[in-house]
Amino acid sequence: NNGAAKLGIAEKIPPVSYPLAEEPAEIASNISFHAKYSPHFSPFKFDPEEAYFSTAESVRDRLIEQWNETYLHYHKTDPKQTYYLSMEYLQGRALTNAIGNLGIGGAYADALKKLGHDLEEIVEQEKDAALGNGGLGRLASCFLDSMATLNLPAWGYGLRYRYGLFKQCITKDGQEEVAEDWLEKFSPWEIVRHDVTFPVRFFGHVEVNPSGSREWIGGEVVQALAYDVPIPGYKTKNTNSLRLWEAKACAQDFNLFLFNDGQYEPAGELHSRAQQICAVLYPGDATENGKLLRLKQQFFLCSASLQDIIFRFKERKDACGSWQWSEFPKKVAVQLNDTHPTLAIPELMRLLMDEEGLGWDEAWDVTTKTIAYTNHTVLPEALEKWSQSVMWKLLPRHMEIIDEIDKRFMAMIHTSRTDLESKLTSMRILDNSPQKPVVRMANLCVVSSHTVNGVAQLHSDILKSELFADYVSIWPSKFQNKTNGITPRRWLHFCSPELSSIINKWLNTDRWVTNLDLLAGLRKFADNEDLQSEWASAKMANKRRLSQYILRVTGVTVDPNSLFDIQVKRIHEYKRQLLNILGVIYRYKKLKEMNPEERRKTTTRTVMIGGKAFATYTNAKRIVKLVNDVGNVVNTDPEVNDYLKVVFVPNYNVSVAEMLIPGSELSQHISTAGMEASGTSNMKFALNGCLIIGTLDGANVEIREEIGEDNFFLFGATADEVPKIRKDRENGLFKPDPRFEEAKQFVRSGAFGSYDYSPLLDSLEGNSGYGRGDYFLVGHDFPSYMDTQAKVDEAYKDRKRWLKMSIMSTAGSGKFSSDRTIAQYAKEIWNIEECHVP
Ligand code: HBZ
Repeated sequence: NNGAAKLGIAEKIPPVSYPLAEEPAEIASNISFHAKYSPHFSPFKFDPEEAYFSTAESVRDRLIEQWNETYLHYHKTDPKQTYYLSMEYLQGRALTNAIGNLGIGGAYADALKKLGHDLEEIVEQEKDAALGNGGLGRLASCFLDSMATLNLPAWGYGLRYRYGLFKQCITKDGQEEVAEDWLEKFSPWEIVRHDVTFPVRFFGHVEVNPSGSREWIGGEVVQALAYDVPIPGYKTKNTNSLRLWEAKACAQDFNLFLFNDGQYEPAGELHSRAQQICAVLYPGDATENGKLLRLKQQFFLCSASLQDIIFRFKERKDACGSWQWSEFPKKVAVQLNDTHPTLAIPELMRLLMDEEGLGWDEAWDVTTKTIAYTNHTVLPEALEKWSQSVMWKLLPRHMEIIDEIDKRFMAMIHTSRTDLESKLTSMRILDNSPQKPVVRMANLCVVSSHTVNGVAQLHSDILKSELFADYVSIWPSKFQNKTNGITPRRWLHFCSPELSSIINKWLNTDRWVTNLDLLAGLRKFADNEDLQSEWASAKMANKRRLSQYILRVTGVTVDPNSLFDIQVKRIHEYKRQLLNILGVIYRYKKLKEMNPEERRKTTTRTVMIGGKAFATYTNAKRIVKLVNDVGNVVNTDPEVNDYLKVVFVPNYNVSVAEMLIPGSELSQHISTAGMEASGTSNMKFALNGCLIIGTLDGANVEIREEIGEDNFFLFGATADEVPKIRKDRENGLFKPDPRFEEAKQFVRSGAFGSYDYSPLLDSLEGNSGYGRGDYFLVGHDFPSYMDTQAKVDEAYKDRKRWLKMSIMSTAGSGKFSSDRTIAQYAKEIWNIEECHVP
């Protein structure tokens, strides 16, 4: 075939004889082979850690086979391909997922048994790859899984951070952040591609050549080096790539003269500057240096990825003879995961114009037909704005291009949309306010993308009616919704094998794993006593496993017969962990006031809260401390601790989620309506038969529609009521519920220690202002929250009813598969088709 011949693959690599083992005995010998010949450890021991690394390497061999076949197949067939650009991926562990997707879990478990190890213990050895913060990063990882499973030619691009998300330690002062070294030993899942490097420039200046073309020269140049992580699809050969870039300086950047002169640090300065780029996820950006480094990271990702994309496009095109740049959007779709990779827009323009010689109009046509943008937030403080002066300094050519895009946008409004002229100041890309001129990245994305999407129906509606309303009148068809989803493999099939096999049995098929709508078939059995009792015992097994975990990491003993009530997500005021804990505080106070007889009639609960607070977000850290302080008091109070336990689950991450979610019975998704774009853990909990207490926010709205309002504990103000509630409060019309006052007062009284919680509680007082005047409506929603919690307690007492609701939750979760989401992106935004490796 033409493509492979051009690549020279067939001629250059002699055929290899390396049989991939099928039988446990062969697999065991293959694992032993890696233990012996992979030179990472001394050869005379085979403890769980070494067993993990050699098992992973043995699995990786299989992935490499499939991976090469996939690449060759894509190269031959040359389909349109999607490139997902994201500053974050929260991959978690890879081993269970890989053997599960390859369908060799049982054989590997048996093989390890022969070697004296237990697969469950071995997978625990792996460190999470946590190259992301929260929902946005995990979504990217779920999307990669679905793209491979759907046989879509689609790759991820990201950065290979040396230190990913910090490890959260809980001390008597609350959260402490510690660097987490996920590469401490090495990662068996990444393969460095020494032959894939691209230069990335920073700073410098623009020169005009005699021909009139513009050229960006000077400054500093670092090399982007590719590391590939295989992304296997479920029960398919297709194995895609997550390509992570690392920054490197060249040998010539090392100043041997200075070094020999004893000036060691200056000698290696360029090397250490290059190293800084991928040193940490989210370097603090309070300082100018920090801001510059963040911008460098973003540009580094965009420039390296686009050069790679263009290289591949040309390589494939050249193989077929003559071609034109207008074909680029027919072969390439680029999806921006939020505004963090926005610089892909001016970088693609620059590469096309300055390197490839296209004119503005042609380059603009190609760029706008290639790029699409996903928005993940409406919170004003999370909308990226970059200082124009920093941008001019770091990326002078890109600022020229952005300036030109802005000018042309204004000209378009002046000539064809004079009705919008009064809106132009806020619609423009450049905000030239004299105090702080900035570039508005979201505006640049909206103007330059062919499609803009939100991540749940309510969120997309808010984008259209508020944040981007003015643009909608120009480009009504540009705006879409793509409700988020989660991969059913990791989030049910692999993390809860017990529940998964019950579902197989009752549906009489395991096809739901790739066709999640089939779960609806459980509805007709929701009342069935046999299913209910099997369901209850699977949930109980998961609760016991979780109880052991909680005991191990916190020292707190929890009762698996109590209601397991969980809220895990990033700590943020809008997510209202404070509402949760104030509710718990009120509950504790009432339990204390009851006599033993009354206490025995209550529903026993174990409340678990977990999540990381951004290192400089003071109020979020106070919330973490409060939850811990409440736990310390409640759990050691002999009058009450048979009826209530409060646990702060430390260091919440993907692996911890895989333990918590299967063991949950009630989960809290209680953000102020209109503020959570979608949420994705809500989908994971519902899929695992966990009931939701929640507001009408983000994807909760759609989850409730799917699983039925009888199976969802709804409370709180709706998004359209929020503005008036805030206004009324400003006008002094808010009357707090006495229960709310009592809970706050109890904290102020020092019931949970001497730490001064008044700044946190004061944010709930007053009449107006962000960070004051209860902007997030905790007080307003408190009474309906407490009333709904009382309904939860009642429902839990009726075991049959609860189990039915639990089954209905799983049965109604079909829509929230990321396979559905990705199929919609593929059809409605990317225009790509499956490319199945035979
Ligand atoms: O993206 C989250 C949304 O809050 C959540 O509702 C949604 O489900 C999820 C996936 O669509 N957003 C984030 O996780 N955002 C960030 O992590 C973030 C990172 C860097 C920023 C701003 C936000 O500068």
